[in-house]
Amino acid sequence: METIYQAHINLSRFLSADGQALQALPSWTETPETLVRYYRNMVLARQLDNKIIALQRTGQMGTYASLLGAEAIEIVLGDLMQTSDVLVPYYRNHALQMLRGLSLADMLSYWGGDERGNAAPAMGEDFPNAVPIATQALHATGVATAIKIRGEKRAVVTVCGDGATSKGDFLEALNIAGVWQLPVIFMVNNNQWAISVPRALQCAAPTLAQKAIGAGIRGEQVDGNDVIALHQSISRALQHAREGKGPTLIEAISYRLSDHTTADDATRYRRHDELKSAWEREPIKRLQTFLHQQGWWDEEQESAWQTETRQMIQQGIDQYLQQSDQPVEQLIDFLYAELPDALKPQRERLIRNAQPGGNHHE
Ligand SMILES: Cc1ncc(C[n+]2csc(CCOP(=O)(O)OP(=O)(O)O)c2C)c(N)n1
Ligand SMILES: [Mg+2]
Repeated sequence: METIYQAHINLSRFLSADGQALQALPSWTETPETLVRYYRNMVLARQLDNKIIALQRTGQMGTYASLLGAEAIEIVLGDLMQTSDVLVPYYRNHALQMLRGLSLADMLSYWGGDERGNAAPAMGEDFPNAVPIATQALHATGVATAIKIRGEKRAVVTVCGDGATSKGDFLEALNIAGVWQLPVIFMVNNNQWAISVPRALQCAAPTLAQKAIGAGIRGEQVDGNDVIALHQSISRALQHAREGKGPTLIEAISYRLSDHTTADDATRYRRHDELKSAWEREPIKRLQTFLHQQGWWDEEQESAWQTETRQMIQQGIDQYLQQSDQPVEQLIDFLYAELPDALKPQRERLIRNAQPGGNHHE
């Protein structure tokens, strides 16, 4: 018998959980600019997340999917992607979407149940949030195919969770990306849970990155709490895509520090000690420790930035709360260029019922 194929998967990590360098660091980390920007944006993302949950708990926001624990993945992707690249996101990418130009008010508006926030002009050619699991992976390969046919130097980035990698859509997308060598990056936010299903029950393979091997594409694991490791992997993958060197699957190891959404209660299925140990590996504290040691960030800067972000967030919230409601008939109008006859009476009824004193039991 002969071995005709052997493969391995690398895990990339530069900073330990307590912010110590584990190996020689890349030269871009010798000056503070990029790392401090990553830190500031992660703090902003976390504050925003807290605030949105508070809005939801006080009835001013719809069901919301927290990004707690995924800040590093979001921020580094958002920083390294160029405007001309295309983002095909899922429902846990709002910090990333904001770095790509989506306003805070529009983002809040989407989570408040107003679809106009998911079709904001500032999103350019980026896609709206995918809520159906893994469908976005195929959309991303479609966009990447168009880019390849046109011979453009652009990358497509799509993000999904660990659970999504079990879906046929995801595997089909990987496969065609390999066959056609598409300029696409599959970023898997492996946060260890798909609602109440733990990673161990999701897939028998020891890594999700190795799904790339079956598709003949590059695949790797990266510590999703380590901005330096993420920066290295993502910039390499983006460069590959833009230069026509094909797709990459990146499995970023993170942890969902929140409930699945505000409609979930993870204490019913998740052990407290697991959550506690995940907090010891989280991305913000790790970078903060490193920045302190370098003398690039101190208490004074921290409190000034906390105040500034609070003000920025409050401004966005005020704008969101002042926005007029979406006319109810848009539920229907948004979907049809020409309204089918059967829906016309329903549309009229919707408008009537939405008026003050409308008959809501009609
Ligand atoms: C096609 C489809 N099936 C089921 C659901 C319900 N659902 C919403 S989120 C989710 C879990 C997804 O987990 P994962 O892919 O790990 O992403 P995470 O939410 O953890 O970031 C499921 C099953 C859905 N939205 N779409
Ligand atoms: Mg998950």
